[in-house]
Amino acid sequence: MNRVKQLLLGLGFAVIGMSIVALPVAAAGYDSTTEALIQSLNLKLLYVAVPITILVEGILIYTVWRFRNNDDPKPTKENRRLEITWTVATAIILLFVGVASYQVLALPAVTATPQVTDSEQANATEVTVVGQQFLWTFKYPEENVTSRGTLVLPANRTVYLNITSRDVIHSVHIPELGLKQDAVPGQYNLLRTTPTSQGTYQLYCAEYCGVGHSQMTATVKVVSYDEYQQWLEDQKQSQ
Ligand SMILES: [Cu+2]
Repeated sequence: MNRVKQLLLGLGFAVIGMSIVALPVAAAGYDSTTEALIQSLNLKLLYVAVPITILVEGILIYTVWRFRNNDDPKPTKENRRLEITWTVATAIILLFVGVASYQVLALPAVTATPQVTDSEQANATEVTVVGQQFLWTFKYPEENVTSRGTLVLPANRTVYLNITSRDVIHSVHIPELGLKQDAVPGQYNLLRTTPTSQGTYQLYCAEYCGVGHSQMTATVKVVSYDEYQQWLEDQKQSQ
């Protein structure tokens, strides 16, 4: 292995190492805990992928340029040390990607589970989300409130969305909150999150479900806990 190659490899791995250590995991600027987790994983993987891309493209461009006038190219000779190096390096990178992804994707705030009875979450807000051609209904079972087309959630509290469908398969997608889950007839899929910033977000149906699919949207309002309570009271009175 010549010096330039050694240097390039060393440099590449140094950059990868430094990026992993200097990783920002702050939740600031995100609209929900789910979004924060997904975006920081995305960033983590990007920190690994970008140096590798630069390294590989760098070696490629260097090689093309360095041997551009080679009339008698010789095949690469066996180089055990180099082979061991890239095998181990690749294994470490893949292990990092696997562990980092698992740590996020297996969390309750990211992965959906079948409906469970959560007696441990006394302060959580529970909403049953029902999809049907072509509208969304939000039921607040503890409050006996039903809302059509508008989902109101309190900020900074755990929220459970029990998602189901009345007819065909739909899908709840709130991109700004990092939430997406299928609504399947006869089945409940549970999403958990904590909205962290107040605001209005758009809910889309993300599973083609018929002619009205593109109109199958809803508004998600994340408000303070007091406003949320007030909204529930208003709903109870008007129902
Ligand atoms: Cu739909």
